[in-house]
Formats: sequence, C-alpha cells, structure tokens
Amino acid sequence: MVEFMMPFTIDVNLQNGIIPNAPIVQTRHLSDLQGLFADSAAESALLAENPILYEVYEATENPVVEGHLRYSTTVIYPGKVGDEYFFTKGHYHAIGDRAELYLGLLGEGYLLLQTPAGEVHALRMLPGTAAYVPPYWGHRTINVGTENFVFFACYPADAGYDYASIAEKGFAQIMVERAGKPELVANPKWRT
Ligand code: S6P
Ligand code: ZN
Repeated sequence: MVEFMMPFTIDVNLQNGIIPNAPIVQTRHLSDLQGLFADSAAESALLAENPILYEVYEATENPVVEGHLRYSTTVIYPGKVGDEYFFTKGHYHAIGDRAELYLGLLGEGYLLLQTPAGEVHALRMLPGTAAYVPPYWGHRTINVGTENFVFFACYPADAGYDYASIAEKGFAQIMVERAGKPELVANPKWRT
C-alpha cells in the first residue's frame, strides 16, 4: 500500500538565496576546511580571522530514503586564500551513483567536477545556469566573483556525503586568480 506524503512548497529568497525557516543551516568557517587550500602559509595567516566561507540552507525534512529528494541553497562569500578563491569542501556522494542538479541564482562561480582518478572538469555558473553532476563525480563549488555566489541544489535524499576522499587527496586542479581572472591550474597538493 502506497503512503501518500502531502505535497508542499518552499520559499527561496531570490535576492540572497536564503530559505526562511530552513530546518538545517550549516556555517562553514575556514577552520572547517583547514589543509584544503594550496597555500598553507596564507591559510594559516587567515585562520587568525577564521572567516565564514559559506553557508548551506537545507530546506527539507523529507525522509532520508531512496525515492525522496532533498534540496538546499549554498551561499559562498567572495574571498581568497592566497590567490585561490573560496570554495566548498567538496564531496563524492556516499552512494556513488546518485546524481545532482545545481541551479545558479546569484553571482559568478564554477562547479569543479572530478573522477576518483583525477579527471577534472570546470563548469562556469551564472544566474540561470543549470549544471548537472552525473553519478560518481566528486563536486566542489567556487566563488570567483566579488559578490556572494549562490546556487540551489537538488539531490536524491539517500545520496549522502563522502568528504574523506577529498580531505585526503583534494582536487587535482584548483581555481586561482591570474591577472585578475580565474584560471584552472594543477594543485601542488594533489595526491594520487
Ligand atoms: C549536496 C550538495 C550541496 C553541498 C553544499 C556544500 O549533495 O552537493 O548541498 O552539500 O553546496 O558543499 P559541501 O561539499 O561542504 O557539502
Ligand atoms: Zn552533492
């Protein structure tokens, strides 16, 4: 017998990305991403200030089971550690074959995608860009602009998070500022 969950709507504030009354709000400071930026000296120096790099508003209390969806907005603040732009931790999904869709809402960023072997793709994201994360790709978002970079994400409720692989190896390539513009370069800290 099918149990029918009641349909519902949520509100996303399109001026700032905030989901009012989101049951889950995560605030990630630089200290939560310690060791992930390429320039360790710049990272240590900025740790004294320990800025907030991004916030996640997770909107749903849907059951965390196969078949349901969860969704969130992420607000990444503008800034750099050395010449590397602020980014999210990045993760693979714990259930690797779960895909995801991002929709750019505000600002300018990149979605960095990586296979476990270190093949990297960078997709530019602007307001209105829908970016697809296919199954098995690790993903991280980066704010390369001077304003907040905000996007909406929708993902299978049971996808889960594997942060350990990224924390251990990082991404093979990183986004840095060169002559005032974002450029993808090899990550000197990447471990195969
Ligand atoms: C979840 C989805 C996003 C991220 C968020 C923060 O599958 O990809 O909601 O969780 O952008 O990134 P991270 O890497 O800290 O979870
Ligand atoms: Zn994800």
